[in-house]
Amino acid sequence: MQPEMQEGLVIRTTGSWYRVVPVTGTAVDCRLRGNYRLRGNKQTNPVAVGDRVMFEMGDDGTGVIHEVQDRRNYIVRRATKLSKQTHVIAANIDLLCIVATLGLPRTSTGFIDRLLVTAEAYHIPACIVFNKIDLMVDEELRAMQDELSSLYRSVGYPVLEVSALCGTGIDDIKELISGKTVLFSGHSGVGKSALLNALCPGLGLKVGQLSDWSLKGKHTTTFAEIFPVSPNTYLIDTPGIKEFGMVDFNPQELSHFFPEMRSVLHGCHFANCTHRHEPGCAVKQAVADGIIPEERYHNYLNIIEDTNP
Ligand SMILES: Nc1nc2c(ncn2[C@@H]2O[C@H](COP(=O)(O)OP(=O)(O)O)[C@@H](O)[C@H]2O)c(=O)[nH]1
Ligand SMILES: [Mg+2]
Ligand SMILES: [Zn+2]
Repeated sequence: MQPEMQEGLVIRTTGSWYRVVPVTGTAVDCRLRGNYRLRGNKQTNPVAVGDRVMFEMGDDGTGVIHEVQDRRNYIVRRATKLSKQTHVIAANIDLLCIVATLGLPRTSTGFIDRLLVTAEAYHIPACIVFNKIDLMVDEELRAMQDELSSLYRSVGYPVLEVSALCGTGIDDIKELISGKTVLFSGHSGVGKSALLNALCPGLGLKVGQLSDWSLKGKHTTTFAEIFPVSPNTYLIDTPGIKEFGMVDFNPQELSHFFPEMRSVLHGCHFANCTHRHEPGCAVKQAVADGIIPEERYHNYLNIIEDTNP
């Protein structure tokens, strides 16, 4: 009799072992079928967390993965800085949740915009969660927070103001992520672990610590992990997301990843306008008219500079 093929979700990868949660039943440690062929050789890992796979159980209680289903999307980082090979961090992501803080540490809009551009390029919906809102007590800080939150709301991204410490806004995050596979990213120290613990009390992640990953440095292969919060809702905690590769794009493409530019750029005189120095530029006009926030335009120029020197 042929062993039965089952479908499952990959929640952890360590070396050549993959932990797979079947549609029904408990997690199974699996290996990849011996003659599994990589599609192309651009990626260093054939299976990533978030992958849906078909596997069969062996007699010893471990499984064998036969097939990795097509991915809806995935994020990569380069294996090394100059390498063409990429490492898939996670697959099939429904929402990128950028965790940011106005103070301790201060997240720059440049950093937020880079992550947003990456999400747009990968076709992953994104939202911004400002944590440590309990620290925004004095009037000046409060005003800065309001300005920042309205900046991102004005260009179309959902924004939440929360406190992992006090529990403020945690229910709003729960509502936003329900039924989704959500990738949390943000600088170390913004409170990602604290937030994940608040969302999922059983998790017991260590707070106030650098992730193992950042301590071990670049050369180890520690991977993202997926935590189930409730049936159908999964959280992905990624190691140092600054490594999260900016996708390759040419200067003409970048404005398509800024929603507020996307809606005006058809008005540019030149079809291949990069919105820097070209005459008849509708984007620059929209910045001058206050329709496109100056800060976003400034960050746009910086990203172009960095990626196309
Ligand atoms: N005041 C305040 N501190 C927080 C909050 N959330 C986390 N922290 C603190 O920020 C530090 C970093 O938190 P952690 O969750 O480890 O950040 P991570 O590096 O992003 O995982 C710890 O000292 C936490 O206690 C919050 O909502 N308010
Ligand atoms: Mg952490
Ligand atoms: Zn233009």
